[in-house]
Amino acid sequence: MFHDRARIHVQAGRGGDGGLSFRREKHVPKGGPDGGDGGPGGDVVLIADPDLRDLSTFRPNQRVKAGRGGPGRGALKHGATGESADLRVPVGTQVLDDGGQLLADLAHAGGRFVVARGGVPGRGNKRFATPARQAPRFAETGVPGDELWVELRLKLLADAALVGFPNAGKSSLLRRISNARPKVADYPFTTIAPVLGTVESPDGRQLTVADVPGLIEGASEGVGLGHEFLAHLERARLLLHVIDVTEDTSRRFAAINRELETYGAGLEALPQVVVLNKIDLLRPSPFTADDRRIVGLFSVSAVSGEGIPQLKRALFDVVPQRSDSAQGDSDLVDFLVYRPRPRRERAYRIFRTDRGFRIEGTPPEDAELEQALRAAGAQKGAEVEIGEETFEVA
Ligand SMILES: Nc1nc2c(ncn2[C@@H]2O[C@H](COP(=O)(O)OP(=O)(O)OP(=O)(O)O)[C@@H](O)[C@H]2O)c(=O)[nH]1
Ligand SMILES: [Mg+2]
Repeated sequence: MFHDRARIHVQAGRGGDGGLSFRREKHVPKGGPDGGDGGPGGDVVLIADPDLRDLSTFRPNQRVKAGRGGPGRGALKHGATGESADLRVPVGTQVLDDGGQLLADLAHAGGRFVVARGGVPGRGNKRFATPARQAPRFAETGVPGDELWVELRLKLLADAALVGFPNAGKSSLLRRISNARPKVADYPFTTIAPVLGTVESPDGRQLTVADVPGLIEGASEGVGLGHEFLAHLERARLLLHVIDVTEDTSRRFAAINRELETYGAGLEALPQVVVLNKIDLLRPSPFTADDRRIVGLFSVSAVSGEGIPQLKRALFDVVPQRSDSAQGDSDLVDFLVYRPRPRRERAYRIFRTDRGFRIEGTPPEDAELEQALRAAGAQKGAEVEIGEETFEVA
């Protein structure tokens, strides 16, 4: 099975609580404040790994948590940073939030995206010492980390993609021109999951070519494997349209193009190289199609190898250059973040005192405040001060 989607819940670590501590010295009953700050909560990070093929390492609705920041302690010891949760995803993985908004596109090997940021740590009581308040008997608690559901969607990144009816010889062709070894057989739908191959030119240039399951008429209505895999063509810059010469070539060419048009998403506009395959079986009758998308026409045999070197050479000339160089050297862009999420800023902070808890700033409505207090470690009956008022946690 090829998994190109996964929905996961990510939860970054809570920031560690600030320390509430006073220096102990031999002859001094109560020294100055020396509680250190808590450590930041761990992040949940997605990393694009070129060795991964798909998203099958994720269980459905998997929950991923990063570590909590350590608490600050006496003698000004700061808490440890929470352990991050590093999740490896295949290159080409897009990250969407629950509303379907694209958050990031991990389009390059090694690209990293912090999908859930660890919570801000609490400050220790040392930080609250002032000339007027030399012994602050409170410390700040840490803030929870980001928490959200995200959808991971793999869209293969290929320079060119093969399209055509089942059995046209797409996989045979990919075996001929690239290092990939997809299965080839004399029945339709041999290829049931996308395969990527690398084509090399004699002068060392490389192109990646994707082989996706064959399309048939009615794919838009779900016939065959339907359109399920066409999303993987969305990021190709050219289509290699393979047609079996022993079939009615013009009719087949038109049928595939109708499916691309029905699917849309730009596939209908991609330039195409038409590859008439299996010329060892039948010399092709002239192929004419008045179609502005056609940028090349080749007659080949994936079995005998005839016409293959010419096709391979031409590919390097006709595949359009990547146009995203507007961002400078695109190889340096590790990932594209479409909508940087603002850090969840709280309008209030929770302090731990030696009697219980104190809220400063604008507290949220009751239910949310109660939840936040519990997360900060408040138990039933704990005393909470807000301004001049005091209440107990129910
Ligand atoms: N004679 C001849 N047979 C070919 C040629 N290319 C492919 N074939 C045969 O056609 C059949 C289908 O080839 P595949 O490469 O599996 O075709 P495909 O387009 O990948 O098919 P699906 O994965 O099912 O969509 C196999 O039996 C191949 O050996 C060719 O150039 N000449
Ligand atoms: Mg195949």
